[in-house]
Amino acid sequence: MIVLVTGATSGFGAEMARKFAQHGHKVIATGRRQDRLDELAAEIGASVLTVPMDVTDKASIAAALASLPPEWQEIDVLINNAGLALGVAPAQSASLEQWETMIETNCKGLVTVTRLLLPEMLKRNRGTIINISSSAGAYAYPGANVYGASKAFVDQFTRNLRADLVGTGVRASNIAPGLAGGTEFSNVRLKDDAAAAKVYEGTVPLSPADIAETAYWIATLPAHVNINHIELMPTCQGFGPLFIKRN
Ligand code: NDP
Ligand code: 8X3
Repeated sequence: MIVLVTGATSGFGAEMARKFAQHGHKVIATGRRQDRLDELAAEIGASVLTVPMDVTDKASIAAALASLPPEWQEIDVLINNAGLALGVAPAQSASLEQWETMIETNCKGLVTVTRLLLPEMLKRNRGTIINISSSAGAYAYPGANVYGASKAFVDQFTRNLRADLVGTGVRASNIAPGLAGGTEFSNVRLKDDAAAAKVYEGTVPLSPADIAETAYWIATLPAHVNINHIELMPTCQGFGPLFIKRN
């Protein structure tokens, strides 16, 4: 299979690139940071093709896809993993620019890559699109405002993709992870490495390997099986009661 992973320069994306490559598949690893793409290429070798791509820039996506050598063009699996949370401030004081960046990346970027690759998958009547949302798309928490909403968008977009793709050979799946460590997610969100480390203190969070395993399983199931949605959490994470502010 040929697998294109967005946001493959760290965390889940890098691990998914490793996983598919280790199992003999060809991986197109994309992201903005060229030095990280170079490191991944050096680590994985010939089964990876690294292509710079900023999902917030339609021209960058189109250029990346147009640059693919002929033998890399028939993409079987698209993993829409690129994404980020920025900040934990409440809605009333959150940065509007940060909100816009999350929407541009998590929603607009994901639909753009999908829309550009979908017709070719349908022509071949073969393909799997795996979107990475989050438990934050289903469960509200203070400070998740636009991040959680952007992931709810990913969840529903995936279901609606499925509705449009029914009866075709193209599948659409959503993976919604809960607390996951070993990535740069909290460093990017909090812009404070010490605070980011604290997020995982005293926990055994999900790991990039757990997410890569899930994506690999989804992509390698028999062609007639479509996993619509998987939500996974570490065993240390659970549900809180609804909050009541008392006078
Ligand atoms: P990381 O910060 O480690 O990885 C995020 C990846 O997204 C990086 O490779 C980054 O690459 C890429 N990215 C960000 N913005 C862009 C952009 N504009 N264009 C292209 N690539 C971009 O975090 P995770 O691995 O944890 O996150 C991966 C996904 O999983 C995200 O969608 C996140 O929301 C989701 N998720 C994470 C959870 C967690 O707890 N860690 C839990 C649930 C979901 P670069 O900067 O090089 O462009
Ligand atoms: C990341 C999970 O709980 O930090 O999507 O929002 S959480």
